[in-house]
Amino acid sequence: MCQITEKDTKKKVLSCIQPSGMLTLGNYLGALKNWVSMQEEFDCTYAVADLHAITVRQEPAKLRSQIYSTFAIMLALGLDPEKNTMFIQSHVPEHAQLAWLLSCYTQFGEMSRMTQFKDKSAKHADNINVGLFAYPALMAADILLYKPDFVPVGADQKQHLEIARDIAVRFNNIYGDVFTVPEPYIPKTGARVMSLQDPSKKMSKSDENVNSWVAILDSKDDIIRKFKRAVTDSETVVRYSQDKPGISNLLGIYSAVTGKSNEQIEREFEGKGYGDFKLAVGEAVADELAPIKAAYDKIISDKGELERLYRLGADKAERVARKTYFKAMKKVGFVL
Ligand code: AQP
Repeated sequence: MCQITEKDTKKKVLSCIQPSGMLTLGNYLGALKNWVSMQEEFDCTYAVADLHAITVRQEPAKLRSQIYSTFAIMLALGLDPEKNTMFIQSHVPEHAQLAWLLSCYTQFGEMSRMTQFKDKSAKHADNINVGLFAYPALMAADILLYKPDFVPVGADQKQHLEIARDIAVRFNNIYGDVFTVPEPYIPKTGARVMSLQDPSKKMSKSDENVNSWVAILDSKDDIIRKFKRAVTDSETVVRYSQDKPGISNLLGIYSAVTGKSNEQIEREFEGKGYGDFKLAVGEAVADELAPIKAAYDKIISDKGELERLYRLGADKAERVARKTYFKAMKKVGFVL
C-alpha cells in the first residue's frame, strides 16, 4: 500500500542563489530569511546556482570558496538538509542538459528583452558572452526540472519567472503535459535593500565598492563602519520619503530587522541625528547576523560534513530532475 507522507501533500517551492560574491544583507532580507520560514510550510528545493555565476568572469579559487561558503551559509541559517533538497546546481547535470533543450524552444527576441542581459552587458562590455544572453533558458531549466508550484520572486526577478512560464506553456502545447507551470510567490515579508553608497541601485554582491554592501559574514566592526559611511542627505531628520532614498533604505533595513514600523522608528529617532540612527541600524544588523556567522564558522571548518550534505542534496535533486528531463527528451523524439 502506498503511504501518503506530509511531504507529498505540501506544495513545492524552488529558489536559487548565485555564488557570485559574498552573500549580502540584500540576499538575506530579500530572499534567505524567507527560505527559512518557507521550509515549515512547503516542500523546498534550494540550490547554489554556480553555473549562472560564470556569465561574469570569476577567479577560480574565489569561485570555489564562494560555492562552499554559500552552501555553508544556507546551513548556518538553519535550513534543514533532511527536510529540504539543498544542492549545488552543477552537481546535477540535467540543469545544463535541459537548458539546451529549452533554448531550442526560446526565441531570440524574448531573450533580448531581458533587463538583466541589458544591465550586465552594459556593466561588462568586454565580455558579452552567449551564456549571459542565454541564461534565462538555464534558469527555466532550474525551475522546470523540479515541477515547483511556486517560485518566490522579488520585483527584479518577475521577468525571469515569466519567461520560464512562457517556455513551459509553449513546450506543453506541443508535447502535452510535461512541465508544471509555476506561480510567482510573493513572500509575506521581504525587503528590497539598496546600495549603501548609491541608494538608487540595489545592493549587489558583485558591486566592486565594498562599502556599498554588507556581507552576511562581515564582522560587527565592519558592519557598523559601513553603515556609518552610508550615503544620506543634508536634512538630518529620520523620516521615510521618496526624496530621501538613503535614509529610507536604512529605515527599511532597520524595520526588516527589528520588526518596527516606519512610524515607530521615526518616533524613536525624533530629535536625534543621523549618527545615532546609523549606529542603531548597524548594531541591529550586526546582532541579527551574529548567530548566523557563529554557526557558519563551525560548519565551514568541517569540510567532510559539508561535502556529505551537498552530495546528499545532489542525489535527492537528481532523482527528481532525471525523471523530468527524460520525459521531455522522450517527448521530443530522442532515443533513450
Ligand atoms: N538588494 C537586494 N534586496 C533584496 N533582495 C535581493 N536579492 C539580491 N539582492 C537583493 C535577492 O537574492 C536572491 C538571490 O539573488 P541572486 O544571487 O541569485 O542574484 P541577484 O539578484 O543578481 O543578486 P546580486 O547580489 O545582485 O548578485 P550579482 O551581483 O551577482 O548580480 C534573489 O531572490 C534576489 O531577488
